[in-house]
Order: sequence, then structure tokens, then C-alpha cells
Amino acid sequence: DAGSKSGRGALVILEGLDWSGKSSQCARLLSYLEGQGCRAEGWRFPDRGTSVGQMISAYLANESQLDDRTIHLLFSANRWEKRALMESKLLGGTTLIVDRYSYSGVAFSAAKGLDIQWCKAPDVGLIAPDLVIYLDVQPEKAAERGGYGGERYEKIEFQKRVADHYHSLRDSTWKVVDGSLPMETVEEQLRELATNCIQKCQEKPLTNLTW
Ligand code: NYM
Ligand code: MG
Repeated sequence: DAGSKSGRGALVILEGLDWSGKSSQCARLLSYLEGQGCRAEGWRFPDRGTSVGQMISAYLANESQLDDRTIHLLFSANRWEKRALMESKLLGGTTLIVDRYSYSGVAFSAAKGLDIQWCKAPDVGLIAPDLVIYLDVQPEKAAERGGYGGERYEKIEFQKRVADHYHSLRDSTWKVVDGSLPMETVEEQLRELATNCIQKCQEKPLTNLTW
């Protein structure tokens, strides 16, 4: 039983390049968990629904230009504005399946040449994830998916640098899943990883991200 009625919820993050299949897998995982009677919600960053999120969305659509550090801090602010709600959901027993988090923040900005420590700093103190699942897909493969190239950053050379930075961010909370496997196979692996994580972290206190 993947239920989390007794303890806190888990913070599960999905990371990966653009068009690596994160959003579809998040949705599949969420409906599976709900079907198991687990209290869970799907979140995503950037959260384009807030006023900060609307600035980010316009930037990604190339409708506005922003300095590289400015947009970096807006992405971080967009996570900070959700921190209190995130904490209360988790403590209340709801598991959060989150499409992108601070690792996207660092990997994409560092791929522009910004200093990695500088990129990490504004996210110190956000809630630390219990599990980070990295969907590993070759940049060339992702580029074959329909819709690719529609937003800023969706260029193969840039995505290769993002992948290198993701690689250097890996720590003990990360699990790498081969995102080029059939969708059902990936889905099965995610179910198992998430279910284990939800069970294990029920009694663990929440901690803050320190990198
Ligand atoms: N992105 C996302 C960043 O550059 N920094 C961040 O902190 C986050 C959360 O936004 N190319 C980038 C990664 C994506 C883009 O994300 C939009 P999505 O998942 O396509 O909405
Ligand atoms: Mg996208």
C-alpha cells in the first residue's frame, strides 16, 4: 500500500531535458498513486499561474528579454513563493510529484555560463527532495519529439550543456531512469521508485536543501 495516511508525504521530483517525457510520466505516476489510495498532487515548476510565473512564461516564449541573472532569480522566486504551501501539504500527508525543481534552475542557468555556486545559492533553504528521478534521454532523441523548438533553450547544443550540468548535480537522492525505454517500462520503474520512497520517508523529518 503506497498510502501515506500516518506520516508525511514525500517530495518526489522528476528532472530531465526538454521533451524527455517528464510531464507524461508525472501524470501517469500521479494517477497510479491516486488509484492506490495515496494522497498525492502533481506540481510543476515553473508554475506559470503566478505573476512571477507569467513573467517566466513570457520570457520562455521569447516575448520578453531578461538578463540571465534576473531570470534565474525569478525561477528561484517562483519556487520560494510555493515553499510554505509545499511544506504544509507534505506535513499534512500529501505526496507531491513535481515536474522540475532547483536542479533545472541550476542546470539551465549554468549552461549559459553562469557560476554554479551563484546559481545554487538562492535555492538554499527550499525543501530538500526525498527522491529525484532523472529521465535520461539523448538530446538528439528529445529533439525528434513533436513540438520541440517551440520555447527558448530547445536547441540540441544548449541541451547538451544542460545534460552535462545535470550530471554534475547528481547525489544520493538521484535515480537515473533510461527515458528512451518504452513508456510502460519507464512508468513501471517510476512506480516502484516512488512507492519505496513514500514508504521510507513517512517518519523522516523534512529537511532543507543545502546542495
Ligand atoms: N527552467 C525551468 C529553467 O531554466 N529554470 C528553472 O528553474 C526551471 C524550473 O524552463 N526549458 C526551464 C526548463 C525548460 C523551461 O519548463 C520550461 P517546462 O517544464 O517546459 O514548463
Ligand atoms: Mg517545455
